[in-house]
Amino acid sequence: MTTKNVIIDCDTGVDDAIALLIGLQSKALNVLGITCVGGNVPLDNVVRNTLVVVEHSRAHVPVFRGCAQPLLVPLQTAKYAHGSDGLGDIGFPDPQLTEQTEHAVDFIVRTGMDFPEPVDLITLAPLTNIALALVREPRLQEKIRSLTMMAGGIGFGNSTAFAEFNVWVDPEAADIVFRSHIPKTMIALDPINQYSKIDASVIERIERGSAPWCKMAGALLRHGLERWKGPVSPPDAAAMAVAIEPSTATSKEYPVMVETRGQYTRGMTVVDRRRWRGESTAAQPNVHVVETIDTSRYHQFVLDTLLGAH
Ligand SMILES: [Ca+2]
Repeated sequence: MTTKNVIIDCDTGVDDAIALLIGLQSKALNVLGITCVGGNVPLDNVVRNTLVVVEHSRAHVPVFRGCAQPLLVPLQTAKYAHGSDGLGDIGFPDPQLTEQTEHAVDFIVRTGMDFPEPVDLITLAPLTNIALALVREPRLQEKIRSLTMMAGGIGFGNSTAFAEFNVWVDPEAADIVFRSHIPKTMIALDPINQYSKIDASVIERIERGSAPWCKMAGALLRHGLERWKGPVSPPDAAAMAVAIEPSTATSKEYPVMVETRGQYTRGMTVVDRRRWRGESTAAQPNVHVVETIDTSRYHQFVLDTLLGAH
């Protein structure tokens, strides 16, 4: 198995935590660092929650504090979905681990430019840190091998009718990232909601694992099951699975633009799926948009990775 050297950017709420627990157990990833950004909860909570996850993973991975605010607008959080602490208010104890002193954007630039092997990015959060890294060092575009992001919607949103949370929180940052030349894959809400539901039977199998990362993932999934009164589809977990095992998904390349101005559509990812776009349209396909995820392979991947068979 070839190992990918990755940086994971997150705003650790419940679904980031599940995704990180999976990513940190995957033998397919060499996680160079985890970078934090304000999003689901304020940055202090994000850093704390990320350290809690790393501790439960028993991984030796550095955690970096990044941007507290979007580029231009105040931060809007999603505590209604993630609890006041961002981890469902389950009561995980404070971590012993501590964060690095280097800023997340500096770490992304330094690692992207200097690491001797190709670096891939996985983003589970508003794209503020990545945009700022690209503004700071445009040559990063040619150095980063791929960017796989939980971002956007194809036909609908969640924060608003058409805007998905990660893009809606910082549309200007998303615009910079979507315009960059880095090869990009977007896992939007649509395939996640349709294909990545995790039900009680899968959660029970995870809960049977004795490792601390199984216990934590099980507790977070169980919390979601009870909170939402039915199967859960944590978006970041699905994005992590696709980032690690692209063959679990099908995708197609489309022009995707980020709406930064619309009266009702700010933060929307405009996916141009016309069969014939015409010569008047300047936009070229720039993002691989995931359209389907193989549900049973996804479940098996999550189980195998958390339970140590993968
Ligand atoms: Ca997230």
